Amino acid sequence: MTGNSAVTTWVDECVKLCKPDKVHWCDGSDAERDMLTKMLLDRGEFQRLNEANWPNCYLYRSDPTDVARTEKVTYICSEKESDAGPTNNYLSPAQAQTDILPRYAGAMKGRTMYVIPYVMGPLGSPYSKVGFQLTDSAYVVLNMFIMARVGKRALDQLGSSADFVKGLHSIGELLPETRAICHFPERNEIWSFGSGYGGNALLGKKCHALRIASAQARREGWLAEHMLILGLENPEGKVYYIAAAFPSACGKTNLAMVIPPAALKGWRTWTVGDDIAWMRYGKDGRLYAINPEAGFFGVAPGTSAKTNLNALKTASANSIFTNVGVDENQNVWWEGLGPAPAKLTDWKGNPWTPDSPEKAAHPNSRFTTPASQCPSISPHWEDPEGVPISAILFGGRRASLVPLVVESTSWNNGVLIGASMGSEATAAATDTKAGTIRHDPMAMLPFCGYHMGDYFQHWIDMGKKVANPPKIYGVNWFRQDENGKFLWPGFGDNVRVLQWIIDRVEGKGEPSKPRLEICLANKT
Ligand code: SAT
Ligand code: MN
Repeated sequence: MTGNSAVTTWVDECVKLCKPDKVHWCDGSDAERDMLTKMLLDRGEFQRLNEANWPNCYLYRSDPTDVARTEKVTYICSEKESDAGPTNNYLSPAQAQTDILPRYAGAMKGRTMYVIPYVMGPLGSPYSKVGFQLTDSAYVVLNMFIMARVGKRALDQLGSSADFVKGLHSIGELLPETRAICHFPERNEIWSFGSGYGGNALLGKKCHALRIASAQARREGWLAEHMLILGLENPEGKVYYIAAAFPSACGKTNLAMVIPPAALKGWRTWTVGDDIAWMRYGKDGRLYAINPEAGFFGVAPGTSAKTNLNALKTASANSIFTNVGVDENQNVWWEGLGPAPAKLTDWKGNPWTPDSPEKAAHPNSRFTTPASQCPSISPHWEDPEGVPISAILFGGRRASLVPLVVESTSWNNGVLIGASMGSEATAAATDTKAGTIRHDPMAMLPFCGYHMGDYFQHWIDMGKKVANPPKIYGVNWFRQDENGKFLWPGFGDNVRVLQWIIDRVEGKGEPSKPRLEICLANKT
């Protein structure tokens, strides 16, 4: 509980509406996490994984109709429709009140309402933001414990302030027809109903740290972006930080913890964040970024010792696996991890063999894992002032046309590169057809909490604030030849592109010959 009356008044109102049997204020302690874990194990919702290989790790199977973000029922509820813009679904606050709010009436009868105080951003950072999520899902609570800094720490950071985001979440009956995710950017409020899945239900993530925060960032003169943050250290020990936007399931987690190829002697990478960056100018005129999250919610399929060893190591303890396959010895498996075991239980709980026509893991199956466990985590990932950004990358998944890397000629030209981004849709959202190209400016199409035109203007305005904003690049690791073979090896070799970018940032003239060949090889 807290003495903050702005919080308690709102929680009381939500309790009256949802009528839970019990209200549990989360303190974020280990004992509380153990209690909730045991409860889910007892209920059969969690399955304990092999304790030797995956200590303190659990498998969770979601409702098969609730496996990805649902953009069709995601709404921006600004006072004026024109503030939501043409790319967002719009519901007026009044209409949300009449159409959506009644769904919560009595929705938590027979259930516990968990109150999760959380901080997005490093504790004590002037740039961090406090939020509260009310939820009737213990699975969501345990995910939030990994993804954000929760409990007493958040109450302490908020003190008596009324500046917090209110998130009301109920899984309802998990019916797709009653599902709705509403954002009220003017009153820092989120209502999420009918889904327990990641981006729909872990409200600190896309709902708060992107949709609400992007609107707030515009008002306050900073940027909330769908970007990883990584540091690239050269052999002389100098670290350059790069922020990079790619749509969901296009390799942000892989790039954030990429391991340089052996040929790049003396180079190493540092992970700051894999999904979201909050960036603002420091007094020195440089752009500084913090990662608002405390964990990674990564796509499992395709993750292997070859493609992302650091992610595997991170997720090998204290993690939650959602919708992956599991073998008889309680080891997880997904497509791309390695040779398939002879027998598995698939993500729906059915028997599976390598001959089965279905995939063992859902293409959008995920691991939720603490960032602090990442072998490449930067010693600066929780710096309250953030890390200084030298270059910004915009990238998509494009089989043709778009070259490996392009350098912008100016900030505004870079904004144009970001704004014209397109990418093949992935399994991260349910209502887009995987493979079809859609325009996804700055990888923010599903996450911008206001009018996209105003968003572009905000980016242009950000470029005018300082003499030397970071250089902007467009990248595409996914170009294929006429036989569908990738032209670029990707993964660790992407560091070679980053290295070239860093050279350019340092003003080191034209691309050197081998790198020019890379560009030419990618040209059809
Ligand atoms: O489900 S999330 O939105 O959290 C992941 C993603 O789609 O980027
Ligand atoms: Mn994402």
